[in-house]
Amino acid sequence: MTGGAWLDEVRGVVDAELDRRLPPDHAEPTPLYQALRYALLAPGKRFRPALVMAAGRWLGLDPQDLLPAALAVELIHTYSLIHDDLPAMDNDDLRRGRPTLHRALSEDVAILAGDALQPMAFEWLMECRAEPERRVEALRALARAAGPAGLVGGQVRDLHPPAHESGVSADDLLALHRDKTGALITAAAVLPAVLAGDAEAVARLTRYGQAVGLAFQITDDMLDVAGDQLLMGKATGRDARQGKTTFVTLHGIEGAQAIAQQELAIALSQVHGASADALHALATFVVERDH
Ligand code: GRG
Repeated sequence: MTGGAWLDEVRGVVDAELDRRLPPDHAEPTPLYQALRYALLAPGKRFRPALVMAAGRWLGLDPQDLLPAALAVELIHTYSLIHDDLPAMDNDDLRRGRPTLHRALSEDVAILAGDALQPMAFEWLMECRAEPERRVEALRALARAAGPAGLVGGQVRDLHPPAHESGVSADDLLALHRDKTGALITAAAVLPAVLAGDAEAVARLTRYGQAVGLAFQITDDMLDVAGDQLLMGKATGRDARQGKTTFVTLHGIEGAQAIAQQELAIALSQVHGASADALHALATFVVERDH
């Protein structure tokens, strides 16, 4: 199996379920539901839901029981993209090949749609079939990944880098991406093991997710330099224009590529057996992707 094939399979299920669950465009209040459908049904890779389902496959769990967790992670991710694109943050015009939400609708609605996605994620996550205490643990894991020690903290590190005279260091950059990109990717990989109450799998999937998250970000930095804007569905070359420190500015393209390969090897070494095929394929996709 290739990572692309697994992503296609999960995307079909996730998109259909999102479409089924979301109220129609004409539901009241209409700007909110138009915004939620616009943002959530846009053509994203669904990489994080694919990780949830791949980890579930490794553990032999029923995909139907995990689908709410896969959707919950995508809701948090989508909110973070909407808010990141706002004028107060990255001020972007293009996302997933379409105008960003605040450009297509309005800034207030984009902020509120992002706000709405967060409680929706936790509400949907609670629909996973698992022991109540495990569902609470899963909720805690997703909240931690989305909060100050994860996504939000990472975004603040990015927008307000530490003011060393020597600039952003390699350690600063690792901490930033561990939180901004890595925490949610790690949560996606780990949630099925949390729901199953399998401590050894939690440890292995944590290490797997951290390595995949780092490799994902390094590839993102390389694609910002060398990627195709059409394939990416968003502006490229922004890091250089903004004078940002990235894995490419610190290590060069070849150095960044070598670190991504090391992380891939770490990820692959964490999970074994025939049912780890989708986890292996996704980790490999991350370092080979062109979008
Ligand atoms: C607003 C709290 C808050 C956080 C924003 C998402 C984000 C954090 C910033 C966007 C900029 C960026 C490069 C983030 C790193 C993570 C990343 C590469 C996100 C894009 O994820 P993909 O490639 O996107 O999975 P699709 O559209 O395919 O879902």
